[in-house]
Amino acid sequence: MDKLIITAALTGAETTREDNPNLPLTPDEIAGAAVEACRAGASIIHLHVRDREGKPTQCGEVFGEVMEKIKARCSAILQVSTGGAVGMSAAERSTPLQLSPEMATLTTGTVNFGDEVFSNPRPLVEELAGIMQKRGVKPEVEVFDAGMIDSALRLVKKGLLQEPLHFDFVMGVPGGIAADIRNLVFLAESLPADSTWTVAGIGRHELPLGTAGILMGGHVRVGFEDNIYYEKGVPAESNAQLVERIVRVAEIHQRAVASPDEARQILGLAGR
Ligand code: KMH
Ligand code: ZN
Repeated sequence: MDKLIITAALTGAETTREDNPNLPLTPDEIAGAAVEACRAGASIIHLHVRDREGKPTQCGEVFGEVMEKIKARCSAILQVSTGGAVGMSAAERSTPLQLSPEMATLTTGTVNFGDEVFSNPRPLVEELAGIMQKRGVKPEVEVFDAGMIDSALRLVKKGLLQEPLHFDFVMGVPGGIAADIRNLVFLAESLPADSTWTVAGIGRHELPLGTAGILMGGHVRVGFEDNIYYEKGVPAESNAQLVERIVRVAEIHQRAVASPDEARQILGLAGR
């Protein structure tokens, strides 16, 4: 089994300070949280950024500032969001790709997202995939529902994605696939054999699905984008605290945790 890649999704686009007062929002806070998460065992930092009012933005300057601040202090793989926030335009969503990050997310289908719709029509998905291909950015295919795997495989046939693919199963968004182990097994078994995958369980599903991911040979995402609690009714103190806990789970199950460079080897990023 490969070493475990832990992704820290630090901020997201939906979580607020009212949800958890420890949410990192400014470039310094996000960079600080990334460095702490990396020290705790995360090898990928999934990045969203906020404007001065704390609202989600895809502004290239803000992403650039955060990325430079992280790179100065740790070697984590930086993965920018092209999902942004519900309702953002194609131009906004693609902006951080201009920074040629090592990785970026690519959601391959539309899904209900609570009371809203996270819209990913095929032309938009193909445009984002094409930019990633041109810039040598490794996509992480975000799977909010099972059909998004099939859509990703169609992009492979069109030459817009290259195998081996890396997937993130985001499970438990109201409107997407339910966060249970039967579904996780189904999703993992639906992938081409040479794929890698990670699981992001939303809310209280983060820990049990992360544990299942560790046992199944997958990888795990934790962080305030997906879950704000350490336990029922107790807000997490930091993203690093959630990373530390999943590291402990991995240790209990004797699954070694990957360093950023080991994660680069596993994901085929080394030497790209
Ligand atoms: N904020 C969600 C609507 C991604 O990062 O690519 C989309 C999202 C996925 O967070
Ligand atoms: Zn995200």
